[in-house]
Amino acid sequence: MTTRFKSDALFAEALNYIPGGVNSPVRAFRAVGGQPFFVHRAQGAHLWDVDGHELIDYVCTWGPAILGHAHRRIIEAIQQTALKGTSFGIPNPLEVTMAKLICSAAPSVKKVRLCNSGTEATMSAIRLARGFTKRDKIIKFAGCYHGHVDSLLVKAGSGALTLGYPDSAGIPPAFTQHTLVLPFNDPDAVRAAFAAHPDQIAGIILEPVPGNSGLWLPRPGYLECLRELTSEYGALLVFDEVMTGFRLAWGGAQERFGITPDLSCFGKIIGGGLPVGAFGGRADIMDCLAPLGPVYQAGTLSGNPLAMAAGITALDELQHSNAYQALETRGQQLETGLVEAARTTGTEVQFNRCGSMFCTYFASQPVRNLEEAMRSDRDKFARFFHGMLEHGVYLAPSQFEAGFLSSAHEASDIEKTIRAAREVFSKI
Ligand code: HOZ
Repeated sequence: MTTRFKSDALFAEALNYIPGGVNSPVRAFRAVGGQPFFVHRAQGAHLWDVDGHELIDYVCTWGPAILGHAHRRIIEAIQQTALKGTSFGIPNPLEVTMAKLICSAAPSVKKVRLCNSGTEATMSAIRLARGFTKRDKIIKFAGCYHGHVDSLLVKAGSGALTLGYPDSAGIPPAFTQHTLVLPFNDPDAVRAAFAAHPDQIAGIILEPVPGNSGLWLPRPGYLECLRELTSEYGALLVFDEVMTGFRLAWGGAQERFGITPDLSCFGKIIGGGLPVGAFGGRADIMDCLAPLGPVYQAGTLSGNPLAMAAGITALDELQHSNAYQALETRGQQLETGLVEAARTTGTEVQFNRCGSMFCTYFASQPVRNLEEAMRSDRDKFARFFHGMLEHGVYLAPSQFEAGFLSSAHEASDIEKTIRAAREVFSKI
């Protein structure tokens, strides 16, 4: 049993000053038991905790570290940019470069507004969808998570679901009365919602590949159906690509699945590991934002030069390397190995994967929505998580989170992970 004296001491101290000892709930390991470790440093696909243990990292800071940690070019870009100042509160040229990059990667995005987090992006996109359509209702899907936005913290995934609070306290019912929650991958539910409220739905927001209750893939034709229904009823299709953007393809899930949303939200990768968010889409919709239009949105640190420099460098590296091919190859290698390890040990596993995002459910039936995810064996997942950690493999500490690969993961990392999984599967 690995001991983590320094981590344990830090956590005990943190508990005195930070609620739950963490600054984001899922980090507290409540879903899997035990205590979090504290990170000393990270490089490539590996983390070192403060007690000196090395771990293969499949969380990748929940997505941003797609090129691995402490990427040399990104660090240099941050250093060089910081020498010129860290925040101006007035336009800087890097914002224009970043905006052009996002628009060129996702052709559905004609104009984009930069902000500071994925939560800000989805919150602002929803406000904009409502302001543009002059309608109030929003459809979201059970188990999808769009940050901690009041009106979207209904049947939410990620930490909210992990801790059993999918509907947060502190949100007046009036704030969510216009949120319609439907099951994912069920076109009839969406048809029925539009039939019941034909002129009232501003839009649908979704993670096109939901990655906050584990990972589900959209059924063939489902995203197309959402596109058709929103167009038919004059509502907007809003893709939350905070996790999938620049990950599932250069152009995100919308490129991978060939769908053109009206608005898209980004974050994570476009900050190269620094805090960032963005939302963009059709020019006629985006021009409703202040100062051009009546929908207000603002931010002192929006377009922050350090985040822009880090993000631009990350995107440049992604665009001009074979990163996506490498990610696909590693994802396939991991899938093949884990599925085989499960088969040979007689472990019932559903391994869901889309490119470099994945999730292992301990379930006998396919998992394509929240209801099916809830049927998986979460106690077994917790034992799997800790078993893997003992073998030096760090997976997301909750069944209701996706795993992430980086282009820095090497074949040897995947092989070690599969060997560990075989051993852990045989014991849990
Ligand atoms: N909600 C994030 C993952 N889906 C977790 C953020 C964090 O704890 O850093």
